[in-house]
Amino acid sequence: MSLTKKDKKAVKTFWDKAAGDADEIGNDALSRMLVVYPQTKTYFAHWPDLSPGSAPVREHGKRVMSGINLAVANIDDLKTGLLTLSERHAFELRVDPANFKILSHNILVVLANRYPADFTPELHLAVDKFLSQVALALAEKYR
Ligand code: HNI
Repeated sequence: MSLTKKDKKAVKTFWDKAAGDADEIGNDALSRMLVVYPQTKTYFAHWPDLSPGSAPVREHGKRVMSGINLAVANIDDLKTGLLTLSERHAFELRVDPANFKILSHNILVVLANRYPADFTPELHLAVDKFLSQVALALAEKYR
């Protein structure tokens, strides 16, 4: 489902507020993904510690959120904005794109828990749509 003008505005306004907590959000979302969907651990088997809040999880959480930042900045054309990241995941990292939906879901859960007052049904829908589009854009280079 594509993002309406209203959705985009809601995501951007919310992100202005949440971006300052990006490191924590990234850590929480990634920690959660690794615990709840342990099959995702295979991609990070080279890390010394995959437990929630470990140094590599925190470090990578920051990187993932920098990707979300990039996505918000390119919300009008996610496929172009995330092209390089899509290529990297497809050709170098070889991440099964099904996992993008899993991480997106975990980011949504973390945000909804962290900002219950902001997460009206309207914002929830807008962020859900946005993250789905991010997952799609990341999968773009897999075809
Ligand atoms: Ni992902 C590296 C962003 C989903 C596995 N990932 C990155 C980097 C960014 C990034 C940014 C660093 C790029 C670089 O090194 O050039 N990843 C994102 C975003 C999402 C996502 C925005 C989805 C919301 N990545 C996933 C998923 C997996 C994943 C779902 C696997 C389950 N990513 C990786 C791996 C690396 C990576 C593996 C390299 C990490 C490393 O240790 O070098």
